[in-house]
Amino acid sequence: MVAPTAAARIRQRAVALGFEDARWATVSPLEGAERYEAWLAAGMHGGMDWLATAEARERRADPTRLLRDVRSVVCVALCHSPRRDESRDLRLGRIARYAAGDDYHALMKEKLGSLADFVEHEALPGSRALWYSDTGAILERGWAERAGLGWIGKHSGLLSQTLGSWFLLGELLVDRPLEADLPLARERCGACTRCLDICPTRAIVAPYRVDARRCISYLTIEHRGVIPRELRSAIGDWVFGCDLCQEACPWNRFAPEARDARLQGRALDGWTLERFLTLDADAFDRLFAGSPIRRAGRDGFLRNVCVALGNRGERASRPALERALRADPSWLVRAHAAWALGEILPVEPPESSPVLLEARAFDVSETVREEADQALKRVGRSTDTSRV
Ligand code: B12
Ligand code: SF4
Ligand code: SF4
Repeated sequence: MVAPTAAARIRQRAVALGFEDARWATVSPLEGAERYEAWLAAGMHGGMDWLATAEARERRADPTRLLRDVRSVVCVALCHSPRRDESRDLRLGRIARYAAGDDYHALMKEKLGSLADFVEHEALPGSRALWYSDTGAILERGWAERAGLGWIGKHSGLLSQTLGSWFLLGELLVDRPLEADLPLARERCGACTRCLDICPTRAIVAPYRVDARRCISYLTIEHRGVIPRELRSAIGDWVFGCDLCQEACPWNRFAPEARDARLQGRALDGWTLERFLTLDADAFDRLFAGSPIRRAGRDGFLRNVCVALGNRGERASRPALERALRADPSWLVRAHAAWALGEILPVEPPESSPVLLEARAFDVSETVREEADQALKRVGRSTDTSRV
C-alpha cells in the first residue's frame, strides 16, 4: 500500500524545484487518444511525420509501452514569462514567449530529473519514475487535463484559472499508485471564442481542433520547406512561434511571472531582423546556443525573417534582402527574400529591381526564379529578361 503522504510530498518537492503546480492521474485509457487519431487521419500534423508512426501512436494510446506497470502520471506546469518586450519585438520581430529565453527542455531535464530521483529514492523507494516533456510519445495535454492541472481551451492549449496558459508541461510516469487525485479544474471557456476569432491563419478550424498546417507556430518552427504563399501575409512579423490565441485569452490577464530567470526573454542586444540575415550556420548556432530557436535551423529561421521583413514592408530593409537574394547559400532563404522584395518594391520606381530581374533570369534554383518572377509581377515589371 502506498503511504497517503507520498503524493503530497511529490507535489511539495515539485513546487520547491520551481514548478508552479503538480497533480497526478490514474492510468486508464485516455479520451485524447481517439482525438489524436482523428487529428492524424485528417492530415493535420502536416510534415511532422514522427507523430504518425505506428510506434508513436501505440505509445500514446498505451503508456505501458513507455513504462511497463505504470500506475500514475504526475503532471507538472512550468511557467515561462507572460510578458513581451515591445521595443525588442520591433528590433527582432516577434518570438513566442516560451522560446524567448533558454530552452525549456534543458530546464525540464534538470527539474524533472531531480523530481524523478526524489520519487524513486525518497517518496516511493524502489519505484521507477520516467520523465517526459514535449519530445516523448505521450499525450501531454490529455494527461494534464485528466490530472486536473487545468482544462483544454478552445485553442487546444491547457489553461487554468490561476495560471492562465503561459506554462509548459512535463510528466513523470510512475509504477506505483498514488492517493486519490485532486479535484478537476472546471471548464471555463463558456461562450468565449476570442482565440478562434484572433487567429490570423484560421488554424483553429473548430473549437479544440488546430490544423497545424495553417498554424504560424508550425510554419515558423517545424515546417522545413517553402511557406505557402497564401499564408505568408497572415504571419505578420512572427519569426518563431505564435502567441496570438493565448494573448487573446481573458484567463491570461493575471498569469504569474516565470520563477526561473532562465525563462525570461534574452535581450539579443545589437541584433535586428536585417542583421539576422548576415548569420551563417556557425554564427546562427553560436547566437542561439541553448535557445529553442535552433529548432528552426539557420535556413528556416532566416526564411521566417524574410517573411517578417516583407510583411513590415519597410524600404530600409531592402539592401539586406537584396544581399540575401544575391548571395545567400540557401535557396530557401533566397526564395523568401525574393518574395519579401516583391512586398516592398511597389512603393519604389520600377527600375530599382535589378536584383529581382537577375534572380529571375539566373538563379540556379527554379523555386527562386519563380518567386522572383511572381515578385516582379507584383511590382509591375515586364517579364522580359533581356534588360538584365
Ligand atoms: C505537435 C505539437 C504542436 C503542433 C500542433 C499543435 C496542436 N494543437 O496539436 C504545433 C507545432 C502547431 C504546436 C504549436 C504550439 N505548441 Co505544441 N506541441 C505539440 C506536441 C509535440 C504534440 C501535440 C499533439 O499531440 N497534437 C495533436 C492534438 C490532437 O493533441 P493535443 O494537442 O494533445 O490536443 C488536445 C486537444 O486537441 C483535445 N481535443 C481534441 N478534440 C477535442 C474535443 C473536445 C470536446 C475537447 C474538450 C478536447 C479536444 O484533445 C487533446 C488532448 O487530449 C506537444 C507535446 C506532447 N508530446 O504532447 C506540444 C505542446 C502541446 N505544445 C505546447 C506549446 C507551448 C505550443 C505553442 C503555444 C507554442 C507557441 N507559442 O508557438 C503552440 C500553440 C498552438 C496551439 N494553438 O495549439 C505545449 C502546450 C502547453 C499547454 N499549456 O498547453 C506542449 C504540451 C509542449 C510542452 N511540453 O509544454 N505544437
Ligand atoms: S498559435 Fe497563432 S496561428 Fe497557431 S492557432 Fe494560435 S493564433 Fe492561430
Ligand atoms: S480565448 Fe476564450 S475560448 Fe479561447 S481558450 Fe481562452 S477562454 Fe477559452
